[in-house]
Amino acid sequence: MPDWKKLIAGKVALAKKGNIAGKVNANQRIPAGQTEVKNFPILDLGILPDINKTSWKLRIYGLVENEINLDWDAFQNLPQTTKVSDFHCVTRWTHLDMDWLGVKAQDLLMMAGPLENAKFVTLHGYDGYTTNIDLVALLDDDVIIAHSVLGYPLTTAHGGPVRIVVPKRYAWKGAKWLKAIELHEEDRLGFWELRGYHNDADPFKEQRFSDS
Ligand SMILES: Nc1nc2c(c(=O)[nH]1)N[C@H]1C(S)=C(S)[C@@H](COP(=O)(O)O)O[C@H]1N2
Ligand SMILES: [Mo]
Repeated sequence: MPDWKKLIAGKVALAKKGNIAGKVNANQRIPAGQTEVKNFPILDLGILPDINKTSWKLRIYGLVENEINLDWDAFQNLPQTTKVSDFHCVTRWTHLDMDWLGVKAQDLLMMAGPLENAKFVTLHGYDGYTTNIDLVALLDDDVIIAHSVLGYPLTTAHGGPVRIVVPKRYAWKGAKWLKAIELHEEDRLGFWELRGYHNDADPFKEQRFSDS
């Protein structure tokens, strides 16, 4: 078991620290308070769920016309898209030009058919992680349920076999090891949102914490 208290306190402290001294982000693609990195750091709760392609399933449920349960083959048979986007972590690193390959969230949500009263979504990870987002944001054209990036299948550490990426939000709004997408009427705070992270999480507005 990870030391939850320590893990959470450490991450909050890191994110609250000021911008790295002396670095000016002239590039408009890098939001205020962020620094570009060329590597791809790993950030999670420290639980690596043991899921492989044969046991993996993705469920879309809640306020939908058709509940969807996809296995690996069904997922691979859906139209595949590459979406290039920038990845902004609230702990102040940004990785530009991530070429996520997978299925557009739009396509899957349209297959499920959100009911009229569906307004909010919970993204569930196989590690028990959750994060919340409004349905409209999830329907953006750049939101992708990805199985590969930078030319390779996602490693387990980075959320493989499948994670969701929401480029217009800080990276915590994208669940690694994506297990389910749940649609509901009212907003329900996710793991970090319950612990003080901002509900909207727009990197260009620096929406890091709900008290900021
Ligand atoms: N299932 C799950 N998804 C998660 C997390 C997690 O702990 N569990 N951490 C989030 C956070 S805080 C960040 S910054 C990104 C990090 O993704 P990376 O480890 O691939 O860089 O994943 C997000 N998705
Ligand atoms: Mo994060």
